[in-house]
Amino acid sequence: PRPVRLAEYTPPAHLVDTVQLRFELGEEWTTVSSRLTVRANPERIEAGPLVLDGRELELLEVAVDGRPLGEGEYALDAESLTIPEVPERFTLEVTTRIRPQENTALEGLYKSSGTFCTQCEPEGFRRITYFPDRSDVMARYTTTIVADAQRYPVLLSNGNRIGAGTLTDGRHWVQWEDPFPKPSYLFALVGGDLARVADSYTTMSGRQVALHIYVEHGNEDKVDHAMRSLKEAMAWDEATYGRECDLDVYQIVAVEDFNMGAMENKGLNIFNTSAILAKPETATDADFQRIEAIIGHEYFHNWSGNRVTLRDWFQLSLKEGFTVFREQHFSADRYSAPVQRIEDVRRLRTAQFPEDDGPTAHPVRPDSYIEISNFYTPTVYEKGAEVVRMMYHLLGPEDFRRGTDLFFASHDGRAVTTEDFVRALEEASDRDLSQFRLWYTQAGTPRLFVDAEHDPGAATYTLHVRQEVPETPGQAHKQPMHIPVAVGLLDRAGNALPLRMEGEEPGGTTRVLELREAEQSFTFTGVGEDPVPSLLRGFSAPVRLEHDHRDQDLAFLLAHDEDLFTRWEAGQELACRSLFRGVAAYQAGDEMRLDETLVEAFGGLLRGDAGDKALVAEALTQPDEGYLADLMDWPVDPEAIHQARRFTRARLAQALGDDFLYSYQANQEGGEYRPDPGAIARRRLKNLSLAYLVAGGVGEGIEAAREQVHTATNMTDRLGALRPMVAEDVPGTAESLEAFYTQWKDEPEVMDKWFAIQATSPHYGTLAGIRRLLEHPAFNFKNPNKVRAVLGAFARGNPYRFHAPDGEAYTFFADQVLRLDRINPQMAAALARAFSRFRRYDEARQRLMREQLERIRQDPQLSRDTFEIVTKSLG
Ligand code: B3K
Ligand code: ZN
Repeated sequence: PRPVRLAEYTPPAHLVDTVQLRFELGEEWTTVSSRLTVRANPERIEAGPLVLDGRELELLEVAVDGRPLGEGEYALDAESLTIPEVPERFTLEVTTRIRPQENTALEGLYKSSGTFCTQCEPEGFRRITYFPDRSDVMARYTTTIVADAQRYPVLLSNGNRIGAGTLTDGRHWVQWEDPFPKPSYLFALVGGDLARVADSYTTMSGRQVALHIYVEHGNEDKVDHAMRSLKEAMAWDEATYGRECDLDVYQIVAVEDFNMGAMENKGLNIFNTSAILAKPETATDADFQRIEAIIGHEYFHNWSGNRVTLRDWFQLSLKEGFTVFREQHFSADRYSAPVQRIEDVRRLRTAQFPEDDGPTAHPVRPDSYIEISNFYTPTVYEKGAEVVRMMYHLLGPEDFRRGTDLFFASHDGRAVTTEDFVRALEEASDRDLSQFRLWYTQAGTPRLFVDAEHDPGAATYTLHVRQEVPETPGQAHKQPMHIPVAVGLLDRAGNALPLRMEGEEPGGTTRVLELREAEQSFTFTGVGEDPVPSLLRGFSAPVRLEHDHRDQDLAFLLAHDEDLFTRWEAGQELACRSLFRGVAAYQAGDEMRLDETLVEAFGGLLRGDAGDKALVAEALTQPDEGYLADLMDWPVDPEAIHQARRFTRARLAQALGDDFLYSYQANQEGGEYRPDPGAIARRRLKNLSLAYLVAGGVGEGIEAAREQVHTATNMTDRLGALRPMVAEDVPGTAESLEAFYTQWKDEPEVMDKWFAIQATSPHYGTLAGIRRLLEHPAFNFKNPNKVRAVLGAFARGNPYRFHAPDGEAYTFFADQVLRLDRINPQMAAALARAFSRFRRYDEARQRLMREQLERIRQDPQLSRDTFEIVTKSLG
């Protein structure tokens, strides 16, 4: 397949003003009739032939201005329909037939447990009908849906319901009209037998918006949280961005089979059930928070994505990076800002940093792709959000808001680029972001090297900072970036020093240094004693920072820094250092030892009245095996990492047993479950303490876990006990797993958790264990949530077993990728990424992984999705 390139972008030859669609949903096939008003694009000198996209469609009829075309008047191939001769303006009618029942790729129109639904982003609409399926063609849609009235009483599409009626053959119809022009990727349709939960919201200007959430019958008691979150998100976007909901009715539908979390179709969001259904008995605190974030994310897209949309798919981060930033900010406002930041950074580091450092690295604004579905990546989403966050801080909240107001006002109803966004921010702020734009075009995570120099005589303190942007595929030479580095200085008593730079007025206690050159020095004056620097406060830029802090400095920052993110960061680094000492000892066959500094620091956190329990829990959380693998010098040793981490966890638990027991008991609470920040933090600390106790083999802890798994009244506590039991396989685990299954087997979202905790356990997630899980009656290869819960969790969350030295897991996994590729190419491509950084491993593992990549590549029917990942990985 030939790559699509940004440099080859040309405006569409033809524009579509209106689209009338008629769907006849049937048990064997669905007939789609469309009527488009088309005109030549005045921006193009010559429009030429009309070329429409289409895939896996059966064409029944095509007519121009009411005249059906004969065989010779158009040309068809596997991906398009071309009509060589068309007038300036005309009406095009196309009738196609599709088979949603057989659509397991879950793109276009498909069926999920009896419900018809759609997923059109990025290129699913072309699997419904022939159309210029690109985001810069925006049209007004009217949609009529006809279906059996008994089986499909609910028929939905974008916009407002403008008509309905019954037919004599037992079918009924509903007509929808969307007043807003939109690209085809935002089209949606649903047909099924669903329950509706209704509420409403009054906007800041006093308009009433009806809010409708549709779920399968029986799930009505699991939508309260989603509904509340939606109203919170609507109010937040009004208060923070001045954005009001423009719809009369906002609809959300939950479906079981969905390739990702949710989709922001105009006025008709479609959600994965896992991103919406929650009640205390079945969902964890993390689920409650994730649901609120995703509800917010899709709602925020109504402006950042829908009202202002993308010119082409290279601009994807214009909507995704910006919307993730908006979502993170919303969550930070709802819960705790420092904890939110920690979680965002953890995600960036575990998912995006490895991508940026591997064979599929690409800029936030990519410049070529083979399959665009492969670019819904942590780089486009999470790094894209970091880029927006840096601009937010460089401009300050007021100028940033002026900039987004300008952006929305000047591009409303249009399809634009990341450049348009940056320009609006520049115009509103008088800032020059020309060098900053490199964040969109240069891939690779910059490395910062910081050296400090104290001159007691002159009372100055100088930070020498050097930056390096690593080489990435297709980008050998990099230019220095514009990097905001927030720093502070602490005196030896732990107080924040007021900062003053040479030639400047004294400022506050945090200073943002703007690095623009390959090497630069920054001097602070009036610094009498040698301070401890607090670097990259709040993680002010997505970089890898190297400095020469001693362990004591890290412990000091962990205890004293006023920036809570940096405190956490210092604790993590201390933990990582200790773990890598363990790795070295394990590899050398020496005895592993636990660092006293770490014991003291962690003990201090547990005992100290640090106030913020959520932060204490974050600080006591061990860096995961994948993150440690990313930090390790070549070759990554998954076994040594696993053993060192296990050893440290157990020994910390033993050394601090009383403190963990105390914390476990002190954070118990009765009363009704509530997903509010205080209660979430207490449960988190309680269950973290429990997990340590189980890991340390502390008798009281194991007893407590066995008890809690049965007596818990909410899923957070139930899993909080079961997860460490399964991780350590303490006596009684198998029985508890069985009892859990019996209790929850009818709740698919709960079963996903049951699968995932086994798939990530070193005891249950062995190759034999994974095979058993795939054969389990509750497993279903066609359901993406199940595939993620077993295969995704295994590859990502169980590197010790996945990378077992005999390579058998690799062969098995490649078999699954090939099997899945026939069913769902997007999911298969996502799994295939598990092999993409094979060069990070020793030669024996490299060879074994490469063999599997080559075997996959040789498959003659391989999808474009998986082909792209595999060929790029092989490089
Ligand atoms: N925009 C969708 C993602 C669509 C991905 C299609 N493969 C979800 C979101 O980011 O809100
Ligand atoms: Zn999004």
